[in-house]
Amino acid sequence: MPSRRAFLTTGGAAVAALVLPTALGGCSGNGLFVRGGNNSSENSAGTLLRSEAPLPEPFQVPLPILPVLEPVRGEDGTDHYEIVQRAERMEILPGLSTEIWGYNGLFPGPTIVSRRGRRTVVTHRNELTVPVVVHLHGGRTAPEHDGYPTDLILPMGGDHSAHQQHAGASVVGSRDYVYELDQPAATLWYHDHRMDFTGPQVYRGLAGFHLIRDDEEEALPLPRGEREVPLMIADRSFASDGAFQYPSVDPSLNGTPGVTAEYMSGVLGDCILVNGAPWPVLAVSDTRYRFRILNASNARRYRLRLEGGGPFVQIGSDLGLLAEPTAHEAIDIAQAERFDVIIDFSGHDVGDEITMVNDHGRDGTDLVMRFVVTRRESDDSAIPDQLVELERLSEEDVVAERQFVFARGGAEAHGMTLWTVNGEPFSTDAIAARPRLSTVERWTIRALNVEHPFHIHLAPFQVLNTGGKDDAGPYNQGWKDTVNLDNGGQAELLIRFDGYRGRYVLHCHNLEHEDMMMMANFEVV
Ligand SMILES: [Cu+2]
Repeated sequence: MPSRRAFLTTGGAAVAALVLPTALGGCSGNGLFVRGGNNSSENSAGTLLRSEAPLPEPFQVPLPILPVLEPVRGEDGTDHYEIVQRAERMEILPGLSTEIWGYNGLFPGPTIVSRRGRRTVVTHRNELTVPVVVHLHGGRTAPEHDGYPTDLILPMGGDHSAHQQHAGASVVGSRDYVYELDQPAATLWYHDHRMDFTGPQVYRGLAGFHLIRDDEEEALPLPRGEREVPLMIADRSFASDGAFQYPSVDPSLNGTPGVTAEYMSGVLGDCILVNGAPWPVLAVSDTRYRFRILNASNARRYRLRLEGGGPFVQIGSDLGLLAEPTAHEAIDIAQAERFDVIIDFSGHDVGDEITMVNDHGRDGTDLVMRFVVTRRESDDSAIPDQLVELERLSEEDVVAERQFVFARGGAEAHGMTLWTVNGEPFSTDAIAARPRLSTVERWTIRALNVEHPFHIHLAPFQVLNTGGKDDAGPYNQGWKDTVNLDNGGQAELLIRFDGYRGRYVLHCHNLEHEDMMMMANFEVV
């Protein structure tokens, strides 16, 4: 009996051979592997969806500074927050109105700032027309609060019979998510994780930052205050009336899931938003700034570089500060990855412009945002040579090894071959791994057919090596929860299963792949 999804047409998914790269014949034939449009891959799995609306000239609008959410109350070591998920209208393109789905009606959502050692409780109320699920990406969270894809918050007052196929722990209207956050200072983010519909729901705006602070970080002389700026980069496409354009099979998001066949590899927009604004500008002083860069795009990967400035000095990875700062001329960032960086504008004169570009893009997607030095200020910040003590996992600690292949094949629906993990489409019932609590395992992840960023909930990892090389490469230092895999790529990870027993998911963070079954359960036992 199928345990999930109207999407699968048969009880036993039709078994297809794993589609190997050699079988693709260079993107020909069925149209499912058109990448980037006009044969331009832009180094990302996906198809470019061109906007119908005219896009603005870059660097015309100020970078939105994201509001920090105030707790409604704080008591007994717990801070309580309330968020209402609702539709709202925003002027993203000049003169046009875009309906977004936002946390408190905002895109991006408000930033939550938590303190290590204090519990954070967030009450989410769903005033949208569809079920939602909230996942705190990077959080060391108990399984019942992790946002398992079928643990839905159903909309109030709707007919929920269509959603009863999912036997998750669903509630109507609202629920609390409890985050203990016993983990180091880091840049986390929260976003929708609804079964089958994560791609369109994040695309409509359900994403926000959640920062964790601790004493160790606070003791460092890093830039702070208005010189500490989260940057959420996301590509979007716009219809002629300004609406977000996304190729859902059923745009109500209450029926058949998935995207039309042409976009099965991923949806790439042609307008680059930072904090919800197209190619914005930030006025800066001639000082150091700390930017927490998140790639919140569904399918797009970026190679960020600073034209007229640089380098990026990386101080943190997905899950916290590095042992020591590392300078990069460019940063490769896959979906869901975070890079915590310092950019030093002190060598610049007033009037200088520094442009963040994307070397993987073209025709507009090669631009991201601009910094303009508008004033001189004093600066007492510094980048210490040593940041934090970083525990390094050792291969001697490994108690088990596993291999996961992320590829296309193993199941079909509507005549399309789905994305799978080890040849299996996602099922709520199947457990792909049962690691023991407080142990370390070595996992080898392989990506076939196209690029796949691997993400695992709960369990932080360190990258041993990628691409058959001896080391992790320049972008995989420190603790991570997501790793960028090229087409044909491979990574060896040391993963620690710490914190909680229970069932969690691992998946590809190309959201179209995730929605089309590229996800698996693991259970910490
Ligand atoms: Cu993928």
